[in-house]
Amino acid sequence: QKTNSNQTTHIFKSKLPDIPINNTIPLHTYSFQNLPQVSHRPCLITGDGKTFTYGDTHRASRSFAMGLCNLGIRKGDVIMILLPNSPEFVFSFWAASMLGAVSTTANPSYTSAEITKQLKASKAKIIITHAIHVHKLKQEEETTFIVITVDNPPENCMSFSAVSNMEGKLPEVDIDPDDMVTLPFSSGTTGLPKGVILTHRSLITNVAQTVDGKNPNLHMKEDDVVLCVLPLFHIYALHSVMLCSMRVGCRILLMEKFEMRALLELVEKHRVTIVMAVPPLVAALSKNPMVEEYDLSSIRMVMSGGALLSKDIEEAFHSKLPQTILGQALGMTESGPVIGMPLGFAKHPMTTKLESCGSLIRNAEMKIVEPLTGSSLPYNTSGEICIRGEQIMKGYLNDEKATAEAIDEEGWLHTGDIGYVDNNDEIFIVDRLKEIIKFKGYQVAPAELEGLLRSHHSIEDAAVVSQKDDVAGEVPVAFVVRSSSNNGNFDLITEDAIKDFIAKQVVFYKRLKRVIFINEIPKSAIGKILRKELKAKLASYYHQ
Ligand code: 4UW
Repeated sequence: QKTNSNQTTHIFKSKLPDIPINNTIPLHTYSFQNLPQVSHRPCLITGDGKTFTYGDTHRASRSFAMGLCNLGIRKGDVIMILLPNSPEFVFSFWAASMLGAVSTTANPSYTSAEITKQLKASKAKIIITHAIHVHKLKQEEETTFIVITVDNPPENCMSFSAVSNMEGKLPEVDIDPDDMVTLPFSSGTTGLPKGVILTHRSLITNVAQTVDGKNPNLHMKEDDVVLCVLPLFHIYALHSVMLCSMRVGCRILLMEKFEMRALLELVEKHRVTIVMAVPPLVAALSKNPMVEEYDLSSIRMVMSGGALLSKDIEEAFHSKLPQTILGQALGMTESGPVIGMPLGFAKHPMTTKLESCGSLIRNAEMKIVEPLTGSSLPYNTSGEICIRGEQIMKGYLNDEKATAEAIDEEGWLHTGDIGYVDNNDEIFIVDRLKEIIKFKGYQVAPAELEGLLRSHHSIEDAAVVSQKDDVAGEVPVAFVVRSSSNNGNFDLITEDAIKDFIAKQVVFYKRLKRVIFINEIPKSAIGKILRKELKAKLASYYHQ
């Protein structure tokens, strides 16, 4: 605790001691540091049985880096990885890092409009994808890029293997620890998706905080087989599956898409030991009758995160797979991403409580603040979770205002999550201050859907809030004010027409579940949508 003249600041730390972290080297140097020892060991295994050792992975990444260099990619340039989980995803990420370049990752299911927004914002010069997505990539004035496909290239595109086979030499690049290495997009606490600058230093720090040291908070071992079914384009899998596994030297089992039977078969066949999951997958493992048909006894840890896991699923999981440790971790793209990790996963594990989202990681500080006054709160008192440390983002790309709103002058990142720390130093999430909606852990930014809704000539105003959902956790629901037509009557656009209008422009999980017509969107004096009021209205519909 720190006390100044008028108030006490309660700063929380990990129960584990801080560790030395060498975060001034490039990320690829750190991640491949054990290459001589693990070079012959499997690194990537695909669902259809291809294996790449650590040596193969390093070589393939270097070859692709040389190809990218031949195509003109230099330090600071951005490439877009628009791929499902695949070896080429991993090679592309490392190739960019080796050149001092940056990878921005995007969901291959995005619509053309969604991809274009990210392309323009990130100024990506190369896009790596599958041939079926090429029609969505629109060359415009502000964007000029080369397209590389991992399968047969359509006209005007290059193939991944041809680029990897280009002759060349890897240039010497001088990488500063504070150079950006990856640029995921997140809407953070408010507004539209923004590029999140994660540097070599931030990612090394966060991986080390998770898996390094004598008593790692997340104890991964060289002989672990880690299931990678969550998409690598999201920070959760990128960090906790790819970067953590590769730091330790374990095997990563890549699944391109989620399918329950295929997943169970792979777990049994490859004797998977660690499953990184989101709540719907934990629910499926706990409740799906198919689970009985397979031997899942190899799984020693299941991690859940990205969204809240309900207590009943946790309990069901414990009775179904009693030999497995289940824990929830708390992460956020902007925080590098891990904030809380259960000490039940540590090398010397500690007991943890149901519904906890882990304990604060090492080499970091956390405080809980009263959202209105900013005063810091003690144990067992809920407020906004703030985190500080070398792992957090450098800021949002080209958005100083949003950066200043997210990270205060003292370096605290304000997460927009409301929670408290209990006497056992465990973090509990109780509410969300921010706008974001989490559909199975995927981000849905209300501001993005509101912008699209307002662009429709029959819609005067709109607000989007979350509605609880048994399957997805949360789904977006829109409140819409219809435009009045010339004769003073309201335009009679229907709920279905609005849903269709949105569905055509967004990826599946951003589709509106419901549209509720309303006369006016409630707003504060400065024009901010009063989302709490709308949520209360939504709740009242269910109690009628
Ligand atoms: N409980 C309740 C949770 C939880 C949660 C996240 O899309 P983003 O920006 O980022 C993520 C990252 C998750 C993550 C990263 C690394 C990792 O090891 C891990 O372990 C499980 C998870 O989701 O969304 C951030 C927001 O998502 C909510 C919360 O509101 C957070 O600010 N969220 N995890 N366990 N809510």
